[in-house]
Amino acid sequence: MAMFFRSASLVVRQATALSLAGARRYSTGAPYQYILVEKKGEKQDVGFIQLNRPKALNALCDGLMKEVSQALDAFEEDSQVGAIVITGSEKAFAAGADIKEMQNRTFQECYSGNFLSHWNKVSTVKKPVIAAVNGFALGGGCELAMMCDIIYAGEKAQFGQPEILLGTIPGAGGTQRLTRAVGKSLAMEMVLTGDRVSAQEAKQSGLVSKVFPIDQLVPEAIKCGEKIAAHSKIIVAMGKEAVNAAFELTLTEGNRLEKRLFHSTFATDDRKEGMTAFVEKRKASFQDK
Ligand code: CO8
Repeated sequence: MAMFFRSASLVVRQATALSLAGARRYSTGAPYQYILVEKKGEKQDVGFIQLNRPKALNALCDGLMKEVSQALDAFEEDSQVGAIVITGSEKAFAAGADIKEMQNRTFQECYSGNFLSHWNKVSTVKKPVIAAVNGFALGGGCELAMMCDIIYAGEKAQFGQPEILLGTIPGAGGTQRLTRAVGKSLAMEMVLTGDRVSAQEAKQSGLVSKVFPIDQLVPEAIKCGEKIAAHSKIIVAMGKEAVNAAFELTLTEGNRLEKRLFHSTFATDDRKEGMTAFVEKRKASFQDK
């Protein structure tokens, strides 16, 4: 798999250089037209997806979201990858769903075709996903970031749910995840006025965990990914499952699930290795078992 990505990366660079209709081609022949995909980090253990539709400020057209899904599937299957970073450009993480694509859609088409239901993919990935947000994260762009597990922001990032200005409301978790992240008053204000918040306000309200200078954002997100990837993948997955359960369960149910997962860590070699390494004053060597 490592070979696959290295050679993919090479083929991609060549393809870009030759401007092959703007499409990135991998050794499998799978074309990526709207995103750049590679592996980052010293150990190549961080999957990296860059939204790359600059002329439309990374508006999330159907094709782009399908490609993000495909790339996530590939990283899920790649045992070398322990975390994934999704980013955009310095100007825009993503300016929302593609308004031009939606403009003439009817209710019947949306409802019958379950319009944009596949958007949920990012929130169902087992490996931790970090959003590195520079510039605009608006509408579906803000929702995409909120589907990720950790959000880092560049200091000029702007978050917003401006759907109200278009005569609609958020449809990919904007009213739900935003409210859980920042509380009712700010979420209500953002959804009902369409006003944006700055990176600093987003940090203050708990929407993002850290703010960095623009040029340091992506390297810092990759560093965070590397830190996570260095841990036991099976235990990381349990930690992620437990934190996510806090959004779905009552406190009693959540604590019960947490306890059971905690107990389950004792069925793994990695738990034994982690504690033994501590006692023996050496660095743990996790085998993801
Ligand atoms: N969709 C399509 N094209 C877009 C979008 C978009 N969301 N945003 C920007 N663009 C395009 C513009 O049309 C323009 O293209 P062109 O040059 O061909 O006219 C190009 O990107 C550059 O945009 P601007 O000239 O407007 O750039 P500015 O720097 O002046 O402004 C803004 C940047 C403020 C980001 C502005 O472009 C803007 O307001 N964009 C729209 C933001 C928005 O309303 N987003 C919400 C969209 S609705 C949504 O996301 C609903 C999600 C529901 C998901 C449901 C899942 C089930």
